[in-house]
Amino acid sequence: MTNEYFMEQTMRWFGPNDPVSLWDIRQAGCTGVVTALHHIAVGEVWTVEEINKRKAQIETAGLTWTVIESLPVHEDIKKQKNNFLHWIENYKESLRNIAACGLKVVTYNFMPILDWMRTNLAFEMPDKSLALRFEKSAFIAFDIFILQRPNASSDYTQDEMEKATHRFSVMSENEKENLLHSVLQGLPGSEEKFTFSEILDAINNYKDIDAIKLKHHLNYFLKEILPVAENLGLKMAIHPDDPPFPILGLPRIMSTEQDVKDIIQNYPSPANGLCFCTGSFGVRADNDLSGMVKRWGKHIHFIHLRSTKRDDEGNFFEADHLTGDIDMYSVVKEIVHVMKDRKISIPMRPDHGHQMLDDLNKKTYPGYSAIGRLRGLAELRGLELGIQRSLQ
Ligand code: DNO
Repeated sequence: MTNEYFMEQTMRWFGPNDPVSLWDIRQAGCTGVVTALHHIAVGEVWTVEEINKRKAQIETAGLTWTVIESLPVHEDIKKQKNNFLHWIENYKESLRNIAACGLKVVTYNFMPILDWMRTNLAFEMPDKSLALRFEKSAFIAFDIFILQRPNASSDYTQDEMEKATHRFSVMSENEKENLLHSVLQGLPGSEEKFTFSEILDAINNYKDIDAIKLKHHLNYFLKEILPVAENLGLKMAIHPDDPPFPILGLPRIMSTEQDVKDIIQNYPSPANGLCFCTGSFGVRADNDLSGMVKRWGKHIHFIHLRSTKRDDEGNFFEADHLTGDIDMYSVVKEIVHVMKDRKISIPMRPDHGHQMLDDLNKKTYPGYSAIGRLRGLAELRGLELGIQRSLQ
């Protein structure tokens, strides 16, 4: 008999405007979706009515909704400025409503200003599918020559500056446009785009906040909300920084195993946990992913499976799910052990996927086309089944 605890297969769905439909997701073999109420402004309360409305929509396709990705944290909370106490109270209120509607896991992140960052959203792979890529010199060129962030050059070495200057000098107008478009892509799922002056202002507001201070702010937030989440039986899942290093001079505090340790140990609670995103943590060669699953498995409430491939220059692209730098076999094997020990199924989603086949002609959220994710999910499902059966 096989282990009854398999990963719960889900896909991200951006709501009714997502070109990928609930039935597409169902046909990919998922039992659920993860989503958010993207139409509610960051900080405002998610009401029971709105949550239930979305839940009912999802259920019409025979799918479940147990994981929220994301209940975003207001920038004032990260900076501890202005009305941050009010936003924390709102967050608690949303948690109460979320639990009242029967949802279980709440994903969030504590990255200042921007969520994930890439320099090319359509990087052509040898098979002509398109992947997301981060190119270090192009990003520095954006920072120095396009955004022209004051004092940006002090964040880079002489060698990095020379490479970025050269990179910019050979960049076509088309490439510059593409770089700008890729970098300025706002939070996924929202229509939000930032203007240069808004970005520079927002960055400037963090000038007195280093990683230590930001971690204090996260700890304060967690001390406020975790008792509420714990009482409600909700699990909080923090998403790692993507990419897992400082960008635009902004602090990053969720990039390494030490960061995981700090956050969990600061407030040890079953509600205090991780969205274990292999694609984000895996960009750093010093993150031992399967070891992290083993050591922190008790706190993993949600899993993003994706692989990246880095080079010696500090660039990386999103590889197929089972290739690249991530040893997906070892990671999934550890997850299987964790689920068996905890006697639970952990929800997972295939994170991102290449734009390929018919999707090359469609406009979807970068990384979230249907067929590439379906391919990833199918491969991961097979990998898990093989591991589960071999452990019998
Ligand atoms: C990118 C996603 C992230 C994630 C948030 C969680 O594809 O993994 O945008 O949803 O960081 O808060």
